[in-house]
Amino acid sequence: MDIEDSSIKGGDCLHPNLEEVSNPLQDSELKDPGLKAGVSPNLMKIGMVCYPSLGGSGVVATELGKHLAAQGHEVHFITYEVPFRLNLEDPNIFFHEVEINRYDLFKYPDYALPLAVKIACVAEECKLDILHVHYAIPHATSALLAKQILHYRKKPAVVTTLHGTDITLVGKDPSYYQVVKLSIEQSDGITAVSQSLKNQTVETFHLKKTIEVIYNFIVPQNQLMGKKTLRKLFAKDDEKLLIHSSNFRNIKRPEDVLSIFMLVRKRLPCKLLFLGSGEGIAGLRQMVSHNQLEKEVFFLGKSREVALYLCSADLFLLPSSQESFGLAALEAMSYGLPVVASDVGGIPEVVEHGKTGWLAPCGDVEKMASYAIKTLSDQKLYREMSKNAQQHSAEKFCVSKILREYVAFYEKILREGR
Ligand code: GMT
Repeated sequence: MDIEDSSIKGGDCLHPNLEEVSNPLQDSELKDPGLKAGVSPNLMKIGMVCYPSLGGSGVVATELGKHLAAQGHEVHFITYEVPFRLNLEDPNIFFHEVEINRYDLFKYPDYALPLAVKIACVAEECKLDILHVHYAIPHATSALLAKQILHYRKKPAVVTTLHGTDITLVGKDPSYYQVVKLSIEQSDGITAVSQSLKNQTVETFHLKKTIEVIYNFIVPQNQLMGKKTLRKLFAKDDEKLLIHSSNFRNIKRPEDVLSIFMLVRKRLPCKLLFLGSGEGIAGLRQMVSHNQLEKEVFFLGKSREVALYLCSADLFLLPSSQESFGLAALEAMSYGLPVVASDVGGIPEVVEHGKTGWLAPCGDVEKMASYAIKTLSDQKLYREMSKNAQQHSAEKFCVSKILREYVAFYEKILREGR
């Protein structure tokens, strides 16, 4: 198909009136002055491809897109549903739905191919400068196919952000390895969310291309800071509230969370909140009932009000066996929760041992419990760590800083492509 005299039907822009968009920074509710200071003089048209549901990579992509749009860049989300934190009424935000063909012959519906076609359509019709794909599988592969459809034109330049299991778990799997390697290598720019993930990617795929480390960020809801609204539902005044949120896959080691809690409760009155859902929940419920902890451990399921629960809790637990970054820990820190975590992957780049939380070898629940007890039973230490956690998350992972890094990276990639 010749795209120049295109027979491709364009993406269905749900927010098409570009001319009417007012100055988004004046209108913006974004309070960080650094966001204005960092605005690039070259406004770009950026396609953003991500998983729109509750995963951390989707959250990062959505927040990045929202903040880029608030700076005046035009941001086009291309995915199968509206990302859950996205407001289509916001200026400069567009949404292009990827429709999946559920043809009877297909035992498994395919997403990668319609995504590739949609990317090509949107790139063509909206004249994208950059296509930023989050999570390599299948997004980087669809981007590569789209580039071929577009005859390898210079624009859009493809930036792939690696998030974690797209490398360390699924990407490594022989059924994906070759295609992931090819798709990453063919990207115009590659970023990883931590130094640890960068190292693992280079090692796993023997990559010669440079990978830029750009950390994740979190935008806490300042109005919730210090609000313990939900606390009374779960804990009495003299009880501590521990919390864990994840997708409860094996690598999150939710059973370790429970074991840590069981050790802590021998020394301190406390309760535990489990936020999220996933395959590990059923086994965990069994463990809870086996230990008769139904009145002390609460399963809250998936919630969009994660921040409200975090604000109401005292300590966050993340004993994962793999974690390229640990966005959940960063989010907890941003609300002043010290974190007790395993020292794997990118976690040590997020949680500073002895300052904003504690790190222990994966599986060492005794050590993790002893850190939790130490922090929760010493008010002075707790206050200091809580303050450090909030400050550290706001400084090292500040949205305006990370935004500048991404914009500078886009510009560099575009310059190199010229
Ligand atoms: O692979 C996953 O667990 C899902 C993925 C996601 O989409 O949330 O998580 C990864 O990306 C997050 C955002 O960059 C990181 O904070 C998580 O640490 C990472 N998960 C793993 O590495 C296990």
